[in-house]
Amino acid sequence: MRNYYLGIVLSCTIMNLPAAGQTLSVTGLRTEYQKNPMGIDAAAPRLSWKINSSERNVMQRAYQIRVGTDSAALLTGKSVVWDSGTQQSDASVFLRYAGSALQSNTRYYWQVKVKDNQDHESAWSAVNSWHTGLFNPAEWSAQWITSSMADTLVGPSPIFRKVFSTEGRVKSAMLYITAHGLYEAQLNGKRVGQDHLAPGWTSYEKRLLYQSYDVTGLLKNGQNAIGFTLGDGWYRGYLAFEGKRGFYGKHLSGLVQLVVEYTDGTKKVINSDQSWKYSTGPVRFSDLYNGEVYDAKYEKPGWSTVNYKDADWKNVQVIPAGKEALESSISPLARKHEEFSVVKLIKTPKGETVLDFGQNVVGWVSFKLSGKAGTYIQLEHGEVLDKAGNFYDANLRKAKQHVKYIFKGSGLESYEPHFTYQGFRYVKLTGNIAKIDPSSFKAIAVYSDMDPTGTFKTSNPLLNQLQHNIQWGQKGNFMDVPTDCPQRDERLGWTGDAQVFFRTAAFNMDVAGFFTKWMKDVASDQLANGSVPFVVPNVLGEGAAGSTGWGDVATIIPWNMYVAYGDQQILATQYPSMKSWVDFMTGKSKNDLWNTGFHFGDWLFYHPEDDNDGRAAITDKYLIAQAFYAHSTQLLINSAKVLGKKADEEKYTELLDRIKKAFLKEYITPNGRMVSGSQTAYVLALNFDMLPENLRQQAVDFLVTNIESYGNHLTTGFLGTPYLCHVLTRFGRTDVAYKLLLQETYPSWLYPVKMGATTIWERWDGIKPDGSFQTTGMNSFNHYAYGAIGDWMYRVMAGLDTDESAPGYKKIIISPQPGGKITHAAAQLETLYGLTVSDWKIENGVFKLKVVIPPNTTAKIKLPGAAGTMVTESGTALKNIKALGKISNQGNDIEFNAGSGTYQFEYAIKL
Ligand code: RAM
Repeated sequence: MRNYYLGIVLSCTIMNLPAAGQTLSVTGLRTEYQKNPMGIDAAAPRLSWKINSSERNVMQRAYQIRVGTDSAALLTGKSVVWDSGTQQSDASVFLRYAGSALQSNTRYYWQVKVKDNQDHESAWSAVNSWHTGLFNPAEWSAQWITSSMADTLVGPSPIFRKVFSTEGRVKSAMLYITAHGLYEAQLNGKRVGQDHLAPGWTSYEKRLLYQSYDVTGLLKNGQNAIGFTLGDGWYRGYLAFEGKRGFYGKHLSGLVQLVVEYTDGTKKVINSDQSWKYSTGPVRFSDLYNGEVYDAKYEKPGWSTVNYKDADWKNVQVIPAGKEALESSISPLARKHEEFSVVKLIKTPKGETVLDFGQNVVGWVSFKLSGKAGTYIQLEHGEVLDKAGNFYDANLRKAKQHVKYIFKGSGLESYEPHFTYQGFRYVKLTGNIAKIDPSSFKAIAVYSDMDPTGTFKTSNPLLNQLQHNIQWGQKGNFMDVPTDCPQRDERLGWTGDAQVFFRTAAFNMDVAGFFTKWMKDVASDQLANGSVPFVVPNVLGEGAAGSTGWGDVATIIPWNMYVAYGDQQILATQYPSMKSWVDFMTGKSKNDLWNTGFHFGDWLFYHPEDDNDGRAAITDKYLIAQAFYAHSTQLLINSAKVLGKKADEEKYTELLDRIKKAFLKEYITPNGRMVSGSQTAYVLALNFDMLPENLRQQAVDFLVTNIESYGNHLTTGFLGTPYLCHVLTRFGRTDVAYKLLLQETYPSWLYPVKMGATTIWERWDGIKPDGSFQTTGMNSFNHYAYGAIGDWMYRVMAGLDTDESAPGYKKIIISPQPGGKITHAAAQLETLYGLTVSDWKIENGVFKLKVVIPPNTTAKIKLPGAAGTMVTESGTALKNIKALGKISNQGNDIEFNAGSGTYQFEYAIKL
């Protein structure tokens, strides 16, 4: 008996240690895409992991997951609530928890171990966890509280507090919190969490997100104090361009539930309720568009500590707001990221004092300054200087972006805004600015907390700057929702912009959680007839819906989420929304032709001001609508296939056939000319397979001739741009794609770069060659849509892609396509399986390609111009490399399959 126990203990210990010489390990555990997330409310969360191995050709053969509620016990294999047992499978992403029903407000610990195809067995991974939120709205015992003075649309930020005591040894303390408005919470004088602009933005009446924080470390034995401040934010502040505020309500209120668990298993819950008190503090005014006024003399030092004297604070009011709309946050909230110092202190020709941070950034400025009590400093934020070098903010329209700080006069005072954000590179200072030390100011970038996943570099510095601009366009506009712009009185979740940029975004950062959340909002704001709003959350009204290319967000993003992450659940969740968008278009069509309604069309296409000879690149809006109608239907068919919905697959395949026939009949002459001869018309027709095979080559020729007629310039707007270079590549004209990409004069991607842009502009000519600006009515210098070229740069230039038949990079495609005298391009992407790399150089006629394929994936590698040459891999002839499959010739190129590992190919390239 004794030996038997000893045996168990020993084998457990051995299982936890890697066996000698073992190269296999499991890392990067994720629950629903997140590292140790809080507040998961999925009934069966999906678990994923990455495999590390120093060997090539590694595939997972089997896995075992175990889950428990006690991390120490789990390590010894005890207190397991779910053990998957050994499962023979190569699946390492999205494995569903399949144990007994999960409990609310509970932390679950898990680990996994795997076996590979080379008979290695890993040790158990490190223990990771997820914490569950409040599953049922009825579990909210807290009450919504407000200050009586918050009944108007204006007023300083209210602050709330409550003292409470703990009566035993605290094991854990979880804070569940949300607000009508924005909140910042404190416990015992310390800020809770690192999130900003919480609870984020959704259509609050339908879905209001709450956040969950583990505050065990902030709690003390005995007496404690908790408090929070509220700001107007999206709920009550100015929203959209009509100068309206209070869109969701007039009253700011908060909801707080703190669940303290003692070591003996008993619990105490501290709720927001009638017993709380409120006052006001130093934030006298705050608004997302218009900035903040902070008067330091109203500060209440220690307001969230036990000993603070709150005798003059008033009793709060409880309001009967419901809790039915409460859902747990599933995406990263906004956090502070990069900091920028002032690169130049400018005295403008007008005599203004202006700070230049060197980067168009979205967030705010923090500073440390001193001033006499009652004096102030005001910061006005702008993106560009005008032609003469003066401060310029006319393009912000009605948004003020002014931050005013009034000194209390106590020496060095530190400040950063609370409930606002600005889009800016330049800051004009007024007020108490006699002696300005630029080092007192920092610009702080604030954006949704997404992990960076991709990098892209080339031998061309202008392209590197373009990539930089794309990434900063993404950072600046991923502020809980994907916004069109971050500075003027707009900042809305424009659906068209988001779909156009999605593929690029998914290379640069992990956008899975961000878009899972927002697509839920797209579905919940979709109209009863299936039409999709122009903006989500929809603050423009039901009439503002149904534009082609915008509404298609409903199909394009879910499908591309599936492609980028291999996530079937997003397809299943969004499927009804995808389908009702297609059905909406069908409902609006006559004879399968959708030629009614309002459409934005190929927004902001090339349009010379003195268009005497018809050079404006106008594309018939209904032609575009029909092409996207087909595209959305195709994506619905693809999704039906993945989800096994046979009847739908058949039904929509027939519909698609009719849509294409109607397109041909209406928009193509019998000889194959299109009614609109624009680049966008040909690009959409080719990209969405609207033309029969026999007309395609001619259409490509028309497209190329058109491009050449503009001196190798693009003329596309929002809808044509993402597909332009892809179409050229698909039909063998990558050479023309390179000419467009490397074009430095207007209209082109590099023109703004040459003009000093540090983000992507809304228009191809936001600043004209003579230094003057486009119209103040619509001229953002931070709009990501045209950054959609990033997708081509990663997928074609560097040649890093996923095979759609095994999406999410389970099967990787490496197929670099050099051109345009570029001698080096490199893309890296952290996929759900691990890092993958495609990095090529041409040195003295030798093509050198480094490829990294993560374990548990395979790749198809195509070497350009390698047919008939002597190719080596790390110095050995290719045919002698075991990890590679059969080598076949594809015209000038060679192609073969490869298992995981790092490879270094070299050959004398023939191009
Ligand atoms: C503008 C937005 C956005 C675009 C719409 C049609 O106001 O900035 O980029 O999608 O118009």
